[in-house]
Amino acid sequence: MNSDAPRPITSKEIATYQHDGVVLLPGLFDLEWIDLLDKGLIANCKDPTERSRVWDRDVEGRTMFWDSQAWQGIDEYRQFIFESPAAQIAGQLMKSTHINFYFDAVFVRSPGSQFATPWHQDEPYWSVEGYDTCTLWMPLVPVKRENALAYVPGSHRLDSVFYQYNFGDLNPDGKTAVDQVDFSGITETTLPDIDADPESFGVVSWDMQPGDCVAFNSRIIHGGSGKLHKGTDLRVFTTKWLGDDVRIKFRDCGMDPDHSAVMTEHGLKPGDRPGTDLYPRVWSRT
Ligand SMILES: O=C(O)CCC(=O)C(=O)O
Repeated sequence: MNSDAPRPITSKEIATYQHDGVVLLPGLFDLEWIDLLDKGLIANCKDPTERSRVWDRDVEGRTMFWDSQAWQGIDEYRQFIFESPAAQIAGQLMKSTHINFYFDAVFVRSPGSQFATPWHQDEPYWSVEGYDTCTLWMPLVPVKRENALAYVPGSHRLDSVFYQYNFGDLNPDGKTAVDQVDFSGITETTLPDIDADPESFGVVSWDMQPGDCVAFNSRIIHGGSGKLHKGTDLRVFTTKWLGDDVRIKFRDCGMDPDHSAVMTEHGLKPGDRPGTDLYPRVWSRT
């Protein structure tokens, strides 16, 4: 497996990431990494963690499957996290000195799934706080622009935190009761109606091939992926990376996903730099 990306990241790509909070990075992962992740995803879907959820199952049996933090049980994910160019890519884009791994999340839509991810932000609801948070969104199959995750460029720099869609409501399997998250203490500011006029928000998304990835600041407003054409599936592997200014934060309400219990078990407390074997340091600038 090649730990170096097939090409260097350009200074223009870094500038775009910094300015827009999102950048398309074509051809940054050799296909052997994609094959490895696909193998891992098959194992993950066969044997999901207790955190996994089906967010949608429609009358035709089409599903949207989500799982998170599965890397400790899936060797292929672990190898990708520690040996692929992903951590270095995040470090270069964020101009960070050190990069810790936060967690993996997969979004698997069966062919023709009509489920669209609601518009939302990530970092304001995580158990960490910081500007230097980066997600790498990697489709393991080709995806058309209109089905790929979409972003509102520049929204990572807004002061506003928008009321989060309650993903706990998305569950046809009766697990909703344990998933409910109360966001009322965080904000009552609702997101604007982006779908009503995506152009006026400058919404971007791209046609992508396996090996391409989109990097985005986890404060950016993103969503809208899905609504697949008949016979087309979408298998996405994401990793979340933490840069220099990120610290542990336990919010009074609204953490989604809530890592506070496992962080406490690992001796981490609010204000600490994420670390331990749960959030390993994977890359440092030399
Ligand atoms: O791929 C998707 O539909 C959602 C991805 C997402 O929201 C995320 O990675 O934060």
